[in-house]
Amino acid sequence: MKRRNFLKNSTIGTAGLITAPILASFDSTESINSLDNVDLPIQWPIAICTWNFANATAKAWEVLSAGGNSLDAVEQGVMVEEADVNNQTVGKGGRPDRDGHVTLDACIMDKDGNCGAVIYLQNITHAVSVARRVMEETPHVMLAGKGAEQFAYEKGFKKEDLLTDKSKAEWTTWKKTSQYKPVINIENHDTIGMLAIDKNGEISGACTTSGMAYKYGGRVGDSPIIGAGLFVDNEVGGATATGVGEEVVRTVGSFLIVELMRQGKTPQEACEEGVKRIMDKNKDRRDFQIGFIAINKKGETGSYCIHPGFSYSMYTKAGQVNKPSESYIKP
Ligand code: SD4
Repeated sequence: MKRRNFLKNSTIGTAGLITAPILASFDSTESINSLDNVDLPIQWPIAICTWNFANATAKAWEVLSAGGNSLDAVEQGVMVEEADVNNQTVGKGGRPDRDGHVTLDACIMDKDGNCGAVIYLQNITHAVSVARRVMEETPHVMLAGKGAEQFAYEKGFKKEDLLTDKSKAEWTTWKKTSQYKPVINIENHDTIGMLAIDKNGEISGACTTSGMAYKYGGRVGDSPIIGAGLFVDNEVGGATATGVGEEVVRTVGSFLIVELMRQGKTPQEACEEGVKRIMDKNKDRRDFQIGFIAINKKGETGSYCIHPGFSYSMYTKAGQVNKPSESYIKP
């Protein structure tokens, strides 16, 4: 059923999927147009993110349920993990590169296809917010390294030491062997990619990470690369990734998944195809993890990963759930 018919017949309802207060908010011509090709029922607002980051989706939900927009929701949602020093793959407390520097990658993308990213950012906790300022207050999409850091200070972000005692101690131990051996679902664990749809049906996404632990100095992963670690097309949906970024970049994974949804695949089917493309390029490799999550315009979601152990967090008006992801390699 198309949206206009649905509105005419709105007393029929679709229990559990859409509520009267949400319908009441459908008053913008813009969102009516963007819904013309969308079959109902729909599930808005909604926020999903990689892994079991319940606090992050709860924060996003707080924004969405108060009528806030999806851009604010994803920014504020992932900021929870950036500030959490116990999350050693995002923001403050993140594991350093092999030289002991914590370097952050992040990006954000809005309903209009605007995007901003920071790459190899040091000494600033909220990389995603710097990325948003790049998007909104510069003519650029990406700022890297010292330039990104300088820009952040100009915008009032404060300098912080991101290397916690815990991450420093682990790095010191690692230096004794200096072996680069990412551990599936442990060392690759915890990058947060978030996608949200607000009450007006507008989609935004954000992704933020300290990247692979003990990486080469200067290494950049998929997370700040629009199309790789994150992609949003407000007509279709969004996708985001976690895991070994090099492989996600090689397939431009998130863009691929959104395009597959455009061609008619469900979010689940699109994520499965995304992982399959990666495995097709890595016929003899099984020693790495990647997880994708995706959402389409209706608010349907999907996820897929290489190894068992990945999950995603989802918050809707029905509450919060952590959804285990199916995997290419079976348990
Ligand atoms: C990267 N994709 O830098 C990130 C790492 C990651 O959880 O996802 N860690 O390649």
